[in-house]
Amino acid sequence: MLEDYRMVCLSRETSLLGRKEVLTGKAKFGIFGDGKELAQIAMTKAFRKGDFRSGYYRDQTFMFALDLLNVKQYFAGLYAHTDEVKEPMSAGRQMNGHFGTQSLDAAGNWKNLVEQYNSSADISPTAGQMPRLLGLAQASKLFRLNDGLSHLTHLSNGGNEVAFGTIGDASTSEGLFWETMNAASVMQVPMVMSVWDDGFGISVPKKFQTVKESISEALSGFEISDGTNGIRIYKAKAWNYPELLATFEDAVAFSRENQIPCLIHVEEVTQPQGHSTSGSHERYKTAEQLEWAKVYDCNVQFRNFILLEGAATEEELKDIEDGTRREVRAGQKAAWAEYREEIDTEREVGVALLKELAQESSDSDSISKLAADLEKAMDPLRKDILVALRKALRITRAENGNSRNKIKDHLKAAEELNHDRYSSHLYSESDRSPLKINQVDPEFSGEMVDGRVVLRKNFEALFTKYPEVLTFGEDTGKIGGVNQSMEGMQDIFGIHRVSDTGIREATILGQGIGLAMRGLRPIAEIQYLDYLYYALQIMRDDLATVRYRTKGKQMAPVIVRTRGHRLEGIWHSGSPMAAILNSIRGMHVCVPRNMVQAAGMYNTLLQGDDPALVVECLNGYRSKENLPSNLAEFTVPLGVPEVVREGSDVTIVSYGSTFNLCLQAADELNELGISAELIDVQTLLPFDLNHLISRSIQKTSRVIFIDEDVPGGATSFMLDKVMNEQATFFELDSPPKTLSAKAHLPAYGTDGDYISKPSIEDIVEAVYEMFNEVDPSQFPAIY
Ligand SMILES: Cc1ncc(C[n+]2csc(CCOP(=O)(O)OP(=O)(O)O)c2C)c(N)n1
Repeated sequence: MLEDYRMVCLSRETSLLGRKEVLTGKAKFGIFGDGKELAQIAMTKAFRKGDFRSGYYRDQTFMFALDLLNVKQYFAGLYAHTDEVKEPMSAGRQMNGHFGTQSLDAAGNWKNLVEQYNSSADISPTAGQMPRLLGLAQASKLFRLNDGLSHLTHLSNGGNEVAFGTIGDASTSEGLFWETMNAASVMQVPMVMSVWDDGFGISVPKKFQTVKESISEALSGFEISDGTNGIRIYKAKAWNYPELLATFEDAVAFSRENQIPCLIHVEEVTQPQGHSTSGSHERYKTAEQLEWAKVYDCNVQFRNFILLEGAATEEELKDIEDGTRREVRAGQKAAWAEYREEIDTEREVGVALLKELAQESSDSDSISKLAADLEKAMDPLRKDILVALRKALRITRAENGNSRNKIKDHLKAAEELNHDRYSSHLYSESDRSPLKINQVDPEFSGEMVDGRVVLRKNFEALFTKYPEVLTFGEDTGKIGGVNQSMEGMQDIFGIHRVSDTGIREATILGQGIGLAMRGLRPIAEIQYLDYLYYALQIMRDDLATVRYRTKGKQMAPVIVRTRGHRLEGIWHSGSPMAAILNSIRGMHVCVPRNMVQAAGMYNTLLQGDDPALVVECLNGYRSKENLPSNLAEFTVPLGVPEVVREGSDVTIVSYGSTFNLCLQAADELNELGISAELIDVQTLLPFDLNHLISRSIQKTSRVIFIDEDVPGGATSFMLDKVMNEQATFFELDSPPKTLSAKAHLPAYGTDGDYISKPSIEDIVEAVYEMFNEVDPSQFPAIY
């Protein structure tokens, strides 16, 4: 009990000092766990090695108590120290209070997750931790019920792990919370969801947040009873130590054993310092509320309880309090010293370089001033050093002395260091990066089958090859998907590997993230591309950032499988590729033109360790394709476009369904005397890594980018890549062109499609016009 008291004091002191550090300008922003200490102590007692947390920014006490974080590291995070050993939560990439453990070793391989306490890396959007929590919990169920996974002893101990969620009461207003709670109740997974209820979401009280002002009451219809599914609901007071301990012990044991979700509604939580360093709670809490919170502060109540129990004397408690205050101060000081040491050393180097330049430069005064200002600056940041050095280079732009070159070299080295500090690990840097997977061409059997059959047979081979692969989605299980590319797979591989879900795209994706974080290889199916928007927020905020926000210490190689582009109607034929690909940097975006290419991409991705989106062509499932015989083996490299038809006059760049129209358009262009080279980009992210398109343009001197996105959408993305990154502007004899769909979503039916999206006629005429502009006598105007 006294150790617990020490821990809550330590955590509280950290919060108090943390706030001061921000208010005195040493850190930018602070959000702390004061008032939530005791409940988290109770949570740690029920948390076992192998378990997973998916929580939010209040959980520092939990992290301290399990020794996943110490005070010095906490302050290193507050200062945004970029050293990943000193700041193991995110290496300075995230705001303070965003916690996470390390699932991967330096080479990107799984550590033994069963032997450590695990926390998935937090994100800031409220309730954004919920969808992944579902997958973290579901993984236990799969490890328990799927014998094919029993060899993965480093990932699970027979599925006995519980996934712990934490959330603030106000964030339960988010749809993601409800979607997750419903899905967990339907799926019956070992998940213990704690709500820290302090009655406010920043300044907005519960009466504007939650029906009946009680999340446990609101969820009472979810309560399990004989013969139903559902959850168990517990309530405990945030300041009541024995009640909290008993509640967590009971709930977690029940959930662990029976794989049934539980809700623990922790009430009467306080927030002694208000929401964050961005404001003061005196503005919106009444005097009575503030007074009540002082009395029912969990640390104060715990202290009273200890005295009442006779477990310690007043003096002994004071000793603990003084001790923790000293400890926290020492930890903060050490963290600050280490943080400053690194940057101060960089400053010294910068000042020395500037002084040297001042001696040599004709504008010695300006450079000396830069040096002097930097030298006397109080606690400068990296930015200040870089600003001064870059300014010096601009001032001396007409000079070329040795000291100036030294600054240039220094800045180049700094750029590399800063890439590692601030920009690395957006994608996998391990040996299993999908960009490093060998290309294996398909060996065609000559048997012509429907495109869906190519996929279906390839999936069967993949599921046989990799026991950790599974898929789920709306209609994916029993009928094998609306396009039947999983037909019969459930019969072969069972309901735990090929399963149906509710209509809930965000948590389908969340299942994928959680499962992948526990070492499985989920293919999360979103029925249609247009409905990916329901999951897009979670793809952007969680999935695409997992590796980046942990600097490579966690990963979630989910494959998001969907189908789109043209079919029929406003919400069944959208192709919002730019909106998607500009939202999910950190994932690969594959846009195969047919099912052989799609299958090859799945084969590549499953050998790799990055998340990806694959958009199959909705109109391609019934087209005849040559069935490869080396199923699950042939691969399509990512970022490598394919010249599908060679030509000499114009380069047509496209992908997906539109690409197939370009093929037909090219025949007609040939008849009109124009030889088109057709390039399928295959993946939009990464995009043409070896600049194949630029080489094509060197030959043809003309280029057009065609797709079904809105004007200014993915065609402009491709144009930018080729013009800017590949620097092809000077190769062109005609202005580069884009051809896209109309700005509105596509109208219904064949005619709606014809008018709304680029047709063969549109493509032929758009290309032809380029030649009419150049040589109207040979290519007379059509209109
Ligand atoms: C999606 C989203 N909307 C708004 C915010 C801004 N915001 C951060 S914390 C917060 C209040 C959360 O209150 P609650 O869930 O009760 O947790 P508490 O901070 O009280 O522990 C808000 C509105 C956010 N981070 N994410």
